[in-house]
Amino acid sequence: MSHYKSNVRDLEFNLFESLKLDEVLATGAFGDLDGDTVRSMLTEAARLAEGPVAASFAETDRNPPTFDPATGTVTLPEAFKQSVYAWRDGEWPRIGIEEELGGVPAPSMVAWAINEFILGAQPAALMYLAGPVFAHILHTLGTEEQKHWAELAVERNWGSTMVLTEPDAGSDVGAGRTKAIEQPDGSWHIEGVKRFITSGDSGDLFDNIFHLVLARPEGAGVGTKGLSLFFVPKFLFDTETGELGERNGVFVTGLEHKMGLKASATCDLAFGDNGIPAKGWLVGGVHGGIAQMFEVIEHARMMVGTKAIATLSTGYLNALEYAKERVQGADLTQMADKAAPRVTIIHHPDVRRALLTQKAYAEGLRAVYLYTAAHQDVAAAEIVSGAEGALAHRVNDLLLPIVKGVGSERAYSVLTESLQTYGGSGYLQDYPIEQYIRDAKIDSLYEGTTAIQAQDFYFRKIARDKGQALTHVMTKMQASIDAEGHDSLAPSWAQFATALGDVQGMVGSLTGYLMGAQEDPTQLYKVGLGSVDFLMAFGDLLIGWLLLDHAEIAQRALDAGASGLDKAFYEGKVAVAGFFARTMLPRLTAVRESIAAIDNEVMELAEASF
Ligand code: ST9
Ligand code: FAD
Repeated sequence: MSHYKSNVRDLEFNLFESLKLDEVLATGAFGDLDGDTVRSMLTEAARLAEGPVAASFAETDRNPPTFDPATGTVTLPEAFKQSVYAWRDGEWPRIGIEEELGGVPAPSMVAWAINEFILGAQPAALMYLAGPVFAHILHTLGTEEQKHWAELAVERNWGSTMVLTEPDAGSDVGAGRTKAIEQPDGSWHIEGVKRFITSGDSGDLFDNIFHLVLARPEGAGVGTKGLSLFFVPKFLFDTETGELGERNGVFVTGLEHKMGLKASATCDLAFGDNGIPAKGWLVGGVHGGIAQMFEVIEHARMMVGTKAIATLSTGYLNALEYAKERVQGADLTQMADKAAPRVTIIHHPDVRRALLTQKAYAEGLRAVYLYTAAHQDVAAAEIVSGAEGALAHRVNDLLLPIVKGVGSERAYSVLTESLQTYGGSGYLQDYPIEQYIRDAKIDSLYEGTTAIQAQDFYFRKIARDKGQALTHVMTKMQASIDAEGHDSLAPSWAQFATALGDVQGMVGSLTGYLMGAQEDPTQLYKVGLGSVDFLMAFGDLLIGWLLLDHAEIAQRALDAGASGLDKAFYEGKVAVAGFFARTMLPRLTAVRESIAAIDNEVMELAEASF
């Protein structure tokens, strides 16, 4: 039986009933793709993910990729490769890629909904299959010649990597020391050591791999702005036909032994270290490496958040199934009667609390990533939130740290509720949850830790944006409060209104500290001390809003006479929104108070006193 449980019904609800996908498709911006086709795509991709893609999940954890130092090659487990081939042969990595590259145009929200399946079933498989997306980015940024290489890469199914991190340059990418030396023929030689590179080598999965590498040209300035982006292939190739030539001088020198996500080979990479130069080409022929790399990072951050959320969703659905089967104890109202009939654990109030917590975050965070994806296409954003042109882009930028930062943190912590639902059995490898937890921990670390997401959210996406995207989203929230909703949901909207006021209060406090820093720079520490709490609080606000909005849709469907499975589904939507508003949103008042009371005493404490 598959470990992976998809939730096609909830995805359809988000796409069609909440995000008006039919209207988005009717704009014609995505060719002749229609709603029925999307529905069958979702069903087919979910079936594939639950079957052959998920099949190797536990096996690859127990028997992960290996590394041969003599040849510098990585070998991937056979079963894992079958999972990758199953998804690739179904052509799913081409969804959302431009047609010129052999892709299938689709709204970003559809592409990410489909990605959710593989990210829940066997997440490392999608990481190896990043080639088409990275080629798409190269096609956008590259010179005419590089555009052709991007086409060759897709045609020939090449793998790809993103290469930023070095031993002394993790969060601080600008500390990177890898050098680029220009050659008379216009190419570059890259020299240096990179660390923690996902899919740095992938055995015989691909004929070739193209690495997108940040390096510092000789004489360039310090920090991120002195970095340039280079295209560095594993094998040199005929630039017209793509036929492979000599081995290029980029080699794996080691493989990390990790807590989880073991199917994903995390590699040390050396450039130009063994007598063979590592030849690279400057992407786009221009020096603007960090901005170019952020085109890749934005996709990767979206991927990481969606991965975490997909894992929480399957964790919840597994726990739910167990809770309906496991018999233990009597109903609480019969606790005094030692002969009372035993019940399944879903009868116990605390198990119900845990299950609704999981449901709220799994479905709420799904709503968050899809709402964000809806702002990645101007045509969709206009219909979904009225954000036009550049504003759509800004809203996407604003919400990316929520998808990545809040998605990863909440998924990891709430997955412990999934494990807890199993009791001691959850601790065993007989069930998938312990692996989910180990595999999901990485999501709050790579692609920028939570602290980095929180600073990005406040400094760049709010303060530097002068609050424009934030105001747009908060105006939509206020409009929902003001709209005439269903009577039964009024108390929840009142709780949401308080929470919105609380988060506005937090913005006020943080902005006060930021302004105060003009006089006293140490006031900036206060922003640093409060930023992760603020990020998480905004995440809860967004989840609360989308869950309540969904509850209104569900209530209308119930009023219109929904029956059978639909009735149960919609009643669940209404219940979970009320639960979240009652149990989670009031906590934001305490966060507001603590952010308002931040004190720099913490920064003055001597290291010896910690
Ligand atoms: C990693 C990979 O961890 C892990 C997984 C890999 C998996 C690979 C496969 C992925 C597959 C994905 C595809 C899925 C397929 C589905 C597709 C379907 C459609 N936004 O603030 P400043 C830029 S990799 C945009 O001064 P510092 C901007 O150009 C390692 N741009 O920063 C800016 O200039 P300006 C990941 C941004 O103090 C310039 O940077 N490592 C943003 O110099 C400088 O900005 C990390 O993520 C942004 N949010 O440097 C590092 N922010 O201001 C984390 C900055 O003029 N560290 N720029 O516009 C950071 O992010 C740091 O904050 C820092 C600081 C490095 C940016
Ligand atoms: P550090 O930067 O040393 O951070 C340590 C701690 O200090 C963290 O808690 C962090 O939040 C905090 N901290 C650091 N700076 C600040 C600050 N300014 N303000 C507040 N707190 C701060 N990189 C790639 O380039 N390509 C890849 O494909 C890739 N894949 C990876 C796969 C795995 C499995 C792993 C573990 C890492 C991968 N990475 C990759 C690297 C990853 O992006 C970095 O690990 C990450 O950016 C954090 O850097 P670091 O590990 O050096 O931690």
